[in-house]
Amino acid sequence: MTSRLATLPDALVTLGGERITTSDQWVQTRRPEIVQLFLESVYGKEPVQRPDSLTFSTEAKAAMKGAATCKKVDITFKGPGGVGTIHLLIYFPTQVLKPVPLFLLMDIRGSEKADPEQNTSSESWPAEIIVSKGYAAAIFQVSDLDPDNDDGFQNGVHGIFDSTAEPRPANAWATMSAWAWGASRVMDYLETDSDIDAKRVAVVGHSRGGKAALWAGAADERFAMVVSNNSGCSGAALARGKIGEKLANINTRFPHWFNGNYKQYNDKEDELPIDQHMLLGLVAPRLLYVTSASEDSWADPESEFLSVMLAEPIFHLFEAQGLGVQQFPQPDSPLHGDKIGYHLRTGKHNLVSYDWERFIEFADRNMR
Ligand code: GTR
Repeated sequence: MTSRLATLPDALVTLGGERITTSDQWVQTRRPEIVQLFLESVYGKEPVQRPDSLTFSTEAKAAMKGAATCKKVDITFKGPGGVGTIHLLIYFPTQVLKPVPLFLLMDIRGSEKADPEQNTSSESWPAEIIVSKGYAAAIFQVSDLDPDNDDGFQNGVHGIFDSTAEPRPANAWATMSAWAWGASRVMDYLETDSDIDAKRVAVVGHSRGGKAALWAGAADERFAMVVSNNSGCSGAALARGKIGEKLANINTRFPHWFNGNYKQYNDKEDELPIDQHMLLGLVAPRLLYVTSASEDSWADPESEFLSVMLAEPIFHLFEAQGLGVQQFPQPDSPLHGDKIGYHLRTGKHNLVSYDWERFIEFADRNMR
């Protein structure tokens, strides 16, 4: 380990100094401790999990020239500050025995891409390819939970569920956590749909969506696979020793993404009680897939890879080997290991068909 990582917290030593050597100890002691640390210092605590008011309404039609059925699902919730709805869209393959596994994209790019009938060339959400491989393709807009701007947490789920009686606490939930909360509400629906195998659902996100997908999948163990595409700072990449975007950059440009406490670590990454390898480790023993792009130095591909390496000992507790490789790979040479996948794609910060094809290959091997 390089000296720039000298202050890295050991994922396998509890706050009380006990070394974790078994999966039981991890599950009972260290995992809950780490979840708590992330809630307190990074994402913030949600005031509610599944609200009692949650309802689902569905409408289905044929799509993709008969290759798919498209289901539109409105997932609606109410709180003291009003009502919100997640507009989930699912394309099911028609030629495949149900229930089917599913890829869920937490979309950050706008709903015009979310209709393959209108935009068949969407590289970032190639629903036709996903469906042709026997998976359901589902998508929702993270802005349904919270629009991506700094409005003092007035709109979205914060406005709906937060108490207005007192000043907002420094550990209150922020936007990333709202988006992740939405993925869990989608999972609440998926568990009720008999066409879907809710035990084989992969949650996927790109960039800021990749940061949110990681937290969603880390915290909600119902997701069988978690995919972080080019998620960089406060996503897969380690905060310590990172090049490109740093905490001070992200917290200044996007003050609404993380909680108030996270700001105290600007330029003080060494003082963080966690680092992102511990977030990746929370996915164990489920499937983890991390990607980087060769020209994405703002995200820091080597740091994303190193973080995966440092998460591996947690997978080892569950007898999973992980990537089983120590060397940073060449571009376009995917590493599909035991429970962990990683690839470095040639090119820019983006989510493209190359990435999706690798996710599907990995899921074919491990989630079937
Ligand atoms: C960048 C931001 C990154 C990443 C990206 C995105 O401007 O600095 O952390 O999240 O946006 O979401 O596209």
